[in-house]
Amino acid sequence: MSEITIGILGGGQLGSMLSVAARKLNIKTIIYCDDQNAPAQNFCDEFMHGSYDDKEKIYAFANKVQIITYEFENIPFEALNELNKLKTVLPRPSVNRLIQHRLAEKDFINKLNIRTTRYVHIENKDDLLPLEDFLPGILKTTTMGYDGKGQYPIKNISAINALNIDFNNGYILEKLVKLKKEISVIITRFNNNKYEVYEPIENTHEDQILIHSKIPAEINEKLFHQSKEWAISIAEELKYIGTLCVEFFIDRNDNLYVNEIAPRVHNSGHLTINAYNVSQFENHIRAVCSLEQIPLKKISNAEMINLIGNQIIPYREKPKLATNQFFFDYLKKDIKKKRKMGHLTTLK
Ligand code: AIR
Repeated sequence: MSEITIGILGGGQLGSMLSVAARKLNIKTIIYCDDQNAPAQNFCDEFMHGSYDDKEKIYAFANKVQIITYEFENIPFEALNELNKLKTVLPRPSVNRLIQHRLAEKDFINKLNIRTTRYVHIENKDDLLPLEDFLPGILKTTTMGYDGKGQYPIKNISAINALNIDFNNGYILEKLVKLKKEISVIITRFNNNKYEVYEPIENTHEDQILIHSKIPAEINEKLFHQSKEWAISIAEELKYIGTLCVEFFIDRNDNLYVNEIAPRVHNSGHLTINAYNVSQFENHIRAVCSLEQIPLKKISNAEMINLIGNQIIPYREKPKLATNQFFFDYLKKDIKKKRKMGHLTTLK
């Protein structure tokens, strides 16, 4: 084992895959999570269960590690900030705070002259009434949403009256684009102008949950380059360290829009484990631990399907898979509707 122990906040599948990547690099992992059933405890070297505002426990965690990262952007900013006083937290907490807030995030992207969907800040139901021009749209909480949680599609003005939500949270209304397809670009930034960027990945969603990703994305060359350039500009402007994902929409006229930024490794990048010489997870660990940067090489085209809810069951019975197929069980105890339980990558 090397001397490095990395602390990871959050214990879902992303924490598991970060732990597996760290082990390959001889780096020890300690996961801290507020869920005592966190599946990543099956993959890390040490697991600590506690709430993110339990100062005593969280300091004990910090004392055991050299560097801290996180696998879930919804870790409270206060916890990241407190920890950053003791040990370096990467990506920096301020980056996470910016990206966690949909309004601040979109303002930031637009300032870089990068296109996003049209959006407006909403504080109460009445704010929505004059906004017919933004419909059909989607109302999203400004903070704390993922996998479609905290998102409400609004087709027309009459749908507004039927909304039964708590406006104390703060929302933005985004106008829907006439969507042709969705892609994502994953980039790992090491330092000024030092980064590794993966080729754009084409993604399909159902009920706002990712179900399928593939490389190569079927997009034209202009979109291929523009999406990578925008991801690089965003990572550079943030002075980001680690792996980041930019999610894009492409409309029917082949215009590109940034949908959102995920300040972490990303579900669409699971196929990088098998399709590249260095996965998004290994690259994240390399970047935050200041290890060597290795030029990316694609090994194969690939596709990944998410196994959601009950879809995991037949795979848990260990069917014989082809040699180009790779199954990952996140080992989540409770199978729930719409919950990501595992994935299957097929090299093409
Ligand atoms: N995650 C983080 N942001 C989006 C997603 N999908 C991953 C993280 C987190 C886990 O999903 O790894 O810990 C939470 O999954 P669940 O099924 O417990 O809600």
